[in-house]
Amino acid sequence: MPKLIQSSLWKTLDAHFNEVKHSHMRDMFDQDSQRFDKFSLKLNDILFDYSKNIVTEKTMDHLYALAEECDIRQWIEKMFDGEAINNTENRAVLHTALRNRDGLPVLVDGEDIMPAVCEELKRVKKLAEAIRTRLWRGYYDQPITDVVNIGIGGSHLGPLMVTEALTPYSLHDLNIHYVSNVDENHINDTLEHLNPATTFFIIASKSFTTQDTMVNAETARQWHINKVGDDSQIDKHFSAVSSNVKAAKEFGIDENNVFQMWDWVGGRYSLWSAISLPIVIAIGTENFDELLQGAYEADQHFRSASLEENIPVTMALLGIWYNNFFDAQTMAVLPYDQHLNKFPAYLQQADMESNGKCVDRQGSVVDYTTGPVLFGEIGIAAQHAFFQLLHQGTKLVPADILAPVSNFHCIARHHRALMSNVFAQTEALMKGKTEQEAYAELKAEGLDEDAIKALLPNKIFPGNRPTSTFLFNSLSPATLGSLIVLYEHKIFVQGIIWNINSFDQWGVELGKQLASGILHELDDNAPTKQHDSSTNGLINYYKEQRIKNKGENSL
Ligand code: G6Q
Repeated sequence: MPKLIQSSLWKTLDAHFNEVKHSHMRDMFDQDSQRFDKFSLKLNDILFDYSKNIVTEKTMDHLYALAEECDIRQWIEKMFDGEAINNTENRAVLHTALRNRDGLPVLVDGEDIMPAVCEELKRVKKLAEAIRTRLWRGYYDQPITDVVNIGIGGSHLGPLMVTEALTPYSLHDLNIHYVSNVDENHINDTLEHLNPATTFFIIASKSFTTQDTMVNAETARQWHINKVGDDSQIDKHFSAVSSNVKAAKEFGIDENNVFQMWDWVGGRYSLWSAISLPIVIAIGTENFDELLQGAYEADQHFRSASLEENIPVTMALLGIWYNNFFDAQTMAVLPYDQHLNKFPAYLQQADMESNGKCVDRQGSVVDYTTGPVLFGEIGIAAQHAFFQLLHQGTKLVPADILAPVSNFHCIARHHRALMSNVFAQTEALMKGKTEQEAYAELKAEGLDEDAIKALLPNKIFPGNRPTSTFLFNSLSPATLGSLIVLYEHKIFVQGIIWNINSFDQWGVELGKQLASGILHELDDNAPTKQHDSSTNGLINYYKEQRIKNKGENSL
């Protein structure tokens, strides 16, 4: 296949883009009363409306043809079948196996991994239920009241996002805390109010070498030992999730409390693995099974739906359309569900760590843009913050809107107010406000012609700002599982089309290397000379100031 942008289909898309780039969605809706029906899809209780995008039927035909030409179907099967599609690390990518409910084997190097997956899940559930039912006892024979997950990146964001999202399904007398930042404030603020006799730690680190996590884990261990007097009670208060079982045991964690991860699960795709331990402790095994079931159903949809009916494929193609043709640099994710408040941060890692790449699968630098800058915030809060730029700024920011038809504790007055914002915003972003409309409004307010003339340009909204809306019945565990998977697979499809490996993260590894190098230079107060002048200047300023701040106890 010729390189992406030299392919004839890409050129067709480019020509088509030039035909439609000045079209306005307002006219598209006026001309086609069936637009919503044509451009919306369903998966169980999730409605995906993508009709408020700058696309025609022809656009979608070309985009689906592009997906076809990029062999999406074969790639999907390669992933589910455990081929080593993470080519730079020569690894399979099998987070899908962690939620596989069909009972069929999944082979890695000829070996069925499903028995190990099921066994590990059973162990996670057993520990979680022991804590939830208060059978698990701390060193004073008291039940656990607080669980602290220490991890970062993929060992943090997924569990954090899911436990927040499923708050209504959680035990209320068991608190789950997350510590990720090596900044001492994070762990200090967390431990300050906790009782070591009733606190249980999970050290979540696939590698068990990540500096931030290991420094926090050591502090937690010391905090525990200081209170107990020795390390004899670690078994009752510490567990680990890691693919480096040896290191976890060396840290002092009882083998029975160490849960296995595998190298075919990427950190940012690992919330389905034993990394879910804090989630299962929070929501229990039945709800966790529902989460897996929802994820599995979205996997099935992805595998079996035609490209045209396939939600992740459609999401991915819309992203390509804006990213590569409209030259949009960003995308926004705007949940109108308070419990999804960590969803944008979670997706930021999933998307940007996966597709923030400039080298293709063959090792050449790409000559087209890849993953967008993803950002987001709770929709209502964002309306009062950055929606101004979405409505009237100079940048095109395609946005995803997510909203529940009803809430776990639905209070009609609140919910109607919330939903009125969802519908009003997506309509306004699409339609905008014409000069005539703005003029008529100002006139109706009684402004004179001079005042109208001065104000009018500011009151015009160009519209034609794309949004895709996900409406779901309520944020149940199953629905959440499906939503996460739709995004995971969208990212995968985009990676295939851009011909990049979405499953490595060399940029993250670089950060890990750099920090550990400089850490040793901070062990003493001798001036550093080996970096550029800015880095030397910053390090040496820090060293001088810490002496001033703390006197001789600066180290
Ligand atoms: C995710 C990345 C990265 C990773 C963290 C933590 O895909 O690999 O975010 O999850 O750096 O790594 P450990 O789990 O090994 O501590």
